[in-house]
Amino acid sequence: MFCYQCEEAAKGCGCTVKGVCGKDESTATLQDCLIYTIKGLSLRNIEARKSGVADEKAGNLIAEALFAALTNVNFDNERLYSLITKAVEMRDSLPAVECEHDTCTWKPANIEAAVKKGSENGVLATENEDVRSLRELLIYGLKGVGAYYYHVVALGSEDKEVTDFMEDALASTTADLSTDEMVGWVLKCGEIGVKVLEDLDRANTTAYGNPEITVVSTSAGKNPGILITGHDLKDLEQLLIQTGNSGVDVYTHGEMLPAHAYPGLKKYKNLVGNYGGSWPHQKKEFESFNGPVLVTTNCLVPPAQSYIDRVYTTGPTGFSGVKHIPESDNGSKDFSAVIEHAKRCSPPQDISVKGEGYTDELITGCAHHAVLSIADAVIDAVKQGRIKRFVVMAGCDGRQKEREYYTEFAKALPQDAVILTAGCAKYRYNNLDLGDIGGIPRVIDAGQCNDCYSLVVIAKALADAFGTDLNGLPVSYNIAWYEQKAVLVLLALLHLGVKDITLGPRLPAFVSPGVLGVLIDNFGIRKNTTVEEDMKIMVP
Ligand code: SF4
Ligand code: SF3
Repeated sequence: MFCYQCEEAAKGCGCTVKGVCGKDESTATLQDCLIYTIKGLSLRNIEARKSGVADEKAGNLIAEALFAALTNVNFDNERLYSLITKAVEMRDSLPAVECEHDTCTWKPANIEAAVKKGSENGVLATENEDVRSLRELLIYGLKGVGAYYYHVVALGSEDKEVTDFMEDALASTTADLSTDEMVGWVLKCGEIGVKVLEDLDRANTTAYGNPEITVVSTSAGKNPGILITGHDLKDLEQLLIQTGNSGVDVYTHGEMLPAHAYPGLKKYKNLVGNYGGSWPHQKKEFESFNGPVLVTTNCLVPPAQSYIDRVYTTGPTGFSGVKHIPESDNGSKDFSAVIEHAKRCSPPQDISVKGEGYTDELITGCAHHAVLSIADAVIDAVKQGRIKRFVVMAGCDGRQKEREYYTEFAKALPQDAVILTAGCAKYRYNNLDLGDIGGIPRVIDAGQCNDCYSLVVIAKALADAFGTDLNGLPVSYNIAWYEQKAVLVLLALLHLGVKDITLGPRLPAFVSPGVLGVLIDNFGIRKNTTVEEDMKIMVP
C-alpha cells in the first residue's frame, strides 16, 4: 500500500505498511481500486452525455465512493467492494466506445482481484513526482467535493454542474496533460468547492433554518444517552424524532456541535448538549459516555474492544464488525436498535471541564446570517479600533502533540483580536474563556468545516463595507488541516484569491517540491512555525 492523503502520513511521506489512521493494506488498496473504477464510470458517462444517454445517478454514486475513500470514513472491505461492483455495473450499463481506457473495461472476479487491481493502480502508478502530486491534489479535492455533495443529496438537492465536474476531473487524471492543464483542473476544483459549499449551506438552512448564536452545555445529564458524531444533520434529525419521549437524551460530539444552533434541530428537547471534544479523543470519550455512539461520517477512529459493541455506523461510514444502519429506499433510517441499546446503558459520566480560564458552555451558530445581523456592531468595533484583527483558525483537529500550538496561539492573541473558526480545529481553544468584545464573542464559530463558506460570506461583507477586497481586510489565515475536506476548503480559498495562508501543523506529503513552489510563488502559502514568530506575521 501507499497512501499519503492526510496530514498524518507516516514519517511525513506516506503510509506503506498500515495507516496511522488504522487502515490496513487491503482496505487502502480497495480504496485505490474504487477510485480507479469511478474513473472508468466517469469516462463512460461523459461519452454517454454526448449522446444524451448519461446515467443521471452516476454523480451520486461517484460522490458516495469518493466519500468512502476519504480518511477515517470506511474501514469495511465488504462495503468498499460492494461500491466497486456497483460502479462496475453502472459503468457496464453505459454504451462502450472504441479504444477505451482500462478503467472502463476491467472487471473484478472477486474481492481479491479488486485488491490486486488497486495495488497495481494506486498513487505510485504515476511515476513522475509532480504529475503524481497534481493528480492526487485533484483527487483529494474531489474527495472533499464528493463528501459535501453527499450531504447535499441527502437533503434532497442536486447540482449537475458539480456532478459533471466530478466526472470530468476524474477522467482528466487518466490523460497525459501538461502541467498548466493539471494546475487548471486543481484550481477549477477550488471553484467547484465554493459552489458545493454554497449548495450545502443552502440545503442545510433550507431544511433547518439559519443557525442562531447558541450556548451549548457540555455537562452530562442523568438519563441514558446516545452520542452522535460526524457531519450528517439529517441523521441527527431522524434520530431526534425517533428518540422522542423515550427517556433517552441525545448528545452531539465533534463536528455535530453546530447542529445545536439550527432552529429546526434545537427545537427538540431531547437534544441536550455536547459531550467531549474532537475526533482524536474518541477512545476516551466513547468509553466514558457509557451509551451507544452513532457515527455518521468522518472521523472514525478504529473502536477499542471495550466499547465496539456500542458503536453504530451509518451513511458512508463503516468498520468491519460494527453494526451498520442502512438507509431504506425512501431515504429514512431506522434507529430503533440504537435507542433500545441506550435504554440498557448507564448515563454518561460527566467529563466537562470547569474552572479558571475554561468554560463548560460552548458558543456556536455564528454563521453568516447571525453574524451579518450584527454586522453594524462588528464594523463599528473595527472602525473604533476595539477589533484590530481577525484570525481565521478553521480546519481540522488531529492527534499530534504539536497541535497544542493552536491552543497556545489562541491564548497568545491580543485582546483586540477575534478568531473566526469552522471545523473541528476549534476544539483546541473553544473551551478557553476568551471573553467577548462589546458582546461579540472572541471565538466566532461558524459551524462545521463546510461552514467555512460562512466565513467567506462574512469576510466578503466586511470587504464591501470597508471598500476593499479579501486581502485588504485585517484578516490573517492560520489553517489547520488533516483530511481531504480541508484540502478542498484550501483550494476554495485559493480560488477566491486569498493569499498568504499559513498552513499546519505539517505541509501535505502529497505536495511535491515542484508543486509547493507553485503554491508559494502564486499564493504565498507558508507552513506555521512557532507561536511567537507566527504572531509577528499574522498579528503585526
Ligand atoms: Fe496514512 Fe492518512 Fe492514508 Fe491513513 S489516510 S493511510 S494515516 S496517509
Ligand atoms: Fe474534523 Fe475529521 Fe477535518 Fe469537518 S471531523 S473537520 S478532521
